[in-house]
Amino acid sequence: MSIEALVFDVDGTLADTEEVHRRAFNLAFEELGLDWRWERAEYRALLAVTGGKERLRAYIDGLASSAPEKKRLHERVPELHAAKTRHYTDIARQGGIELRPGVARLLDEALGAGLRLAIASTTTAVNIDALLLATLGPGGLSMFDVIACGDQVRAKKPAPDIYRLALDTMGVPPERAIAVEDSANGVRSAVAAGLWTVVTPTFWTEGSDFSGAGLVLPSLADASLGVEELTRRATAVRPPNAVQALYRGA
Ligand code: XBP
Ligand code: MG
Repeated sequence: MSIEALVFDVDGTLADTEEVHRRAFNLAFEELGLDWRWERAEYRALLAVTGGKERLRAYIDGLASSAPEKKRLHERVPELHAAKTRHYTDIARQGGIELRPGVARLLDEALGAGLRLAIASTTTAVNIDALLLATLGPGGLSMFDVIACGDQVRAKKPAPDIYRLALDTMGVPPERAIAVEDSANGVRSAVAAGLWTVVTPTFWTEGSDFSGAGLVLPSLADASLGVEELTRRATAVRPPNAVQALYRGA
């Protein structure tokens, strides 16, 4: 059983983006006249909720405001998130975000070894496009056979839907793919979809419960843990029938 594809999460995995997301949220709050400000500690806790719109709704629900005020704020979420996305993509396009160590090397190595690349992310397509173009150049998007992201699935991570969408679109079974993630929600999503998963935590996710992950690394910088070694580890520990049973909910 060989590995045919690497499926990458985006935020925290390809690049350590959450500080920029946090800044973009605060710029949107200021632009739209809200006296909210998410400091690092609060944002780290809010990251338990995947999806920027869902995160805003969870924050509003936790406010001490009246029901009518909360309803009014919920109605502003689309406008708020659009403003936040505009600030985020502006920063990304201006080169404000770099790929994490070892990411570009692993992407090139995988393509050179004939593997396919895909993305399975909770963020929006416009954020991913801005990040990939700014960090990988004009050919960045075409490196990936599939970019599964954002609202393409109803149930976001930790649900397996986004990984299943990426695999189904590629026609690759989970036992022939490796996921690369940064967060507990991401690991739960990838593992539930049947993928052997590598985790590279950041400040925003370190110390989380990565149960089910195949390997936890500080980053992808260690070239000795390249495509060949990751493939060897993935195929050494997953008897095909066990993975298939997991994937098909048996
Ligand atoms: C991480 C997320 C996203 C980002 C914010 O996505 O949960 O919501 O925090 O981006 P990933 P949006 O699956 O790539 O780790 O505001 O566009 O949701
Ligand atoms: Mg992530």
